[in-house]
Amino acid sequence: MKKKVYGVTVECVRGDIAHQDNFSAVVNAANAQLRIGGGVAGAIHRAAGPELEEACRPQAPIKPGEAVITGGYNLPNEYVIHCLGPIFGVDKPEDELLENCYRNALKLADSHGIESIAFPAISTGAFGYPVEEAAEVALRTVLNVIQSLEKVETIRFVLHSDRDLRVHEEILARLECN
Ligand code: AR6
Repeated sequence: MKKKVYGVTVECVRGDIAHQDNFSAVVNAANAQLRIGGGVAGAIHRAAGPELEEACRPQAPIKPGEAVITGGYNLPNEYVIHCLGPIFGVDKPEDELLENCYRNALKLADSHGIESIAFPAISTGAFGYPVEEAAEVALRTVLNVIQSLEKVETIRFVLHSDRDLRVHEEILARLECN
């Protein structure tokens, strides 16, 4: 589904974050060391190739809520924005830290002239954040930040399962921007 907010398209699709053709940037659900990992970080690093880890090294470690940018190497995307989400029940307050991920990623994208950016559901895998709660934070933050963006035109959420897609679609349909 798609929604247009202040001229920016926000959409939810089911798919693989490492296969987002025609998007300038994809977001990595990274680990603090910005190394290859499981889930999204594994898929992105495998598709990008070893140069991505090389590019990440000088920027590591990062803290929960932070975002840093590198090239995309063998990915179909010019850039990767790496965010460290909170570990649910450990890094607190987790809603603020998760909000910071989306806010910082979008600001970084905008300052690099990025027009299209695709996010995974940060923290909802290995980091254990319940998807309903995480989706609410993610979508609310995106809608709140949109008005301040000058370059970003399309924001996509790429969900790995039908259930996660449904959860995001329901929340996106319900949320108003303010
Ligand atoms: N494309 C889109 N979504 C995916 C993909 C994919 N290829 N693979 C998994 N997901 P996770 P986190 C979904 O664990 O919770 C890593 O090992 C997945 O189903 O990738 O932020 C890092 O090294 C889930 O809904 O990220 C870190 O140590 C969501 O993406 C740690 O895990 C996020 O799952 C980060 O944990």
